[in-house]
Amino acid sequence: MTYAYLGLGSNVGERETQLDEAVRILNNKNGIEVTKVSPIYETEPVGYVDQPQFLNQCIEIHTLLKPKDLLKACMETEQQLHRVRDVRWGPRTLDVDILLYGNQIIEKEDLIVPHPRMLERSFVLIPLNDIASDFIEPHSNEKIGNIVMTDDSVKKYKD
Ligand code: PH2
Ligand code: MG
Ligand code: MG
Repeated sequence: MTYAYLGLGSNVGERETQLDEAVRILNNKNGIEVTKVSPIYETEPVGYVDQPQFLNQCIEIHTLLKPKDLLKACMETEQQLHRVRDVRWGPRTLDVDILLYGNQIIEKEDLIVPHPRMLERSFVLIPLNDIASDFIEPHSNEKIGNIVMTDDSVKKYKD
């Protein structure tokens, strides 16, 4: 049994409904129990900026799944919400990223954990800090609470 943290994002369609639906689908999977959900934030797009604003949220899960099976569960959830992959970092109905898997460092071709860009991304760290401020990020060996930044482009949308 491992604690893991997932980052959810949506900027196409019924964004809030899709995040809620993602939490429900993940919680219904064998070997996944959702144990905490962060508030939802409305955030400016990062990377590819010419796209609608995102809603972002982080969740804590307790899981029996190995990292690869958890990745599969995340991708199935994206598919169920009709995600179409075209532009990298482009608009999506649902993105589910594995941020942290216990204190493990995983560097496989198709799965890198901790998420390689999470430490630069306030739309990840701000909601993650709401539910995991004491969790230690294994590369920096710092608590999330010590690496989170403030950012006015990440606005509380729903508690
Ligand atoms: N996801 C991306 C690229 N840019 N920007 C925001 N604000 N939120 C996201 O979830 C996001 C992004 C790629 O996954
Ligand atoms: Mg992502
Ligand atoms: Mg993703």
